[in-house]
Amino acid sequence: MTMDPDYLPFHPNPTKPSYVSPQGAVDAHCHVFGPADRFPYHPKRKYTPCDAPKEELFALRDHLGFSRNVIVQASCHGSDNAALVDALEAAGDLARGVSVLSPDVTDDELKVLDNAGVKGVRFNFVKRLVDSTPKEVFIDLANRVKVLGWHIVVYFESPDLEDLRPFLESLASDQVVVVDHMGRPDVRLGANSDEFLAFMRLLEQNPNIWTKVSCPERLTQQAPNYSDVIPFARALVEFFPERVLWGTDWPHPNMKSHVPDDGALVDVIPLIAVTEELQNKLLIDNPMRLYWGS
Ligand code: 0GY
Repeated sequence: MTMDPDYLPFHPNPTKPSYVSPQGAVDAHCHVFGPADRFPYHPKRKYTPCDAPKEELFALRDHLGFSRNVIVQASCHGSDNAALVDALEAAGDLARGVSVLSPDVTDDELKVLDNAGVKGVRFNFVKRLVDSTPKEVFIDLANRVKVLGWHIVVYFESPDLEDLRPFLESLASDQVVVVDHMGRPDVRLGANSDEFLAFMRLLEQNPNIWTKVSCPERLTQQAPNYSDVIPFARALVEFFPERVLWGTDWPHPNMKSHVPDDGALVDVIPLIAVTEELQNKLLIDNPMRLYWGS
């Protein structure tokens, strides 16, 4: 590991999970970072990550008993998707990607990303991670990638939901919109809180809005026990079984409270998707439909 990360490095030796995921399972939210000497971090990044190269990600995938990855471009690489493309090309059919785009991306650049296996663009609203982007810029990008059949991934925190709702609903009128990390609820309020019910309503009223039931490590107040997050994820899986995705979030940038053990994160899956049928939808059917078109 190189650089001077300003948060805890990822777990060096995650446990083998007790939960055996079904053959073909997809880790639908993870990242590659660097290595910085080949893929430098963005000069305006808000944090400096540990290098987390593709080889480590693929080794983790195998160790956890997963088959495929959806690699999400993170803010520390800005809109330079080179490390992502490199990882996608190395993975072949075993990975798909979600990019971050600059407003002046050319059609040829979009084509290169599409050929590499990128299937979406991420709009990040988390203020500690990015400077704000006018919504018109995002709307323009959404329209440009629509013709490629891409979807939108959005990352925001729960206090921003009401403000973003009209924007999200408008995007979702004719494109899939995937909300990262359950819209980042404040789990201290409980899964029956007005805040979380508002998020559930967003999905209920918008059949094109999906979510990732991921990142208990960031949401929990009880690290490394994630039991306070389980009711949130479980409710989403049960109410919207066809529109949920799961991911490790490896290598867990910006974790300061504890170092998540990825094996322990996998062991949360049967607690949030409590039947084999729900597990198959969460880990295979849904991500395969959205990212592999099958
Ligand atoms: C995540 C979460 C984080 C970081 C990013 O783009 C990013 O840098 O997404 C975070 O710090 O919450 O999903 O990886």
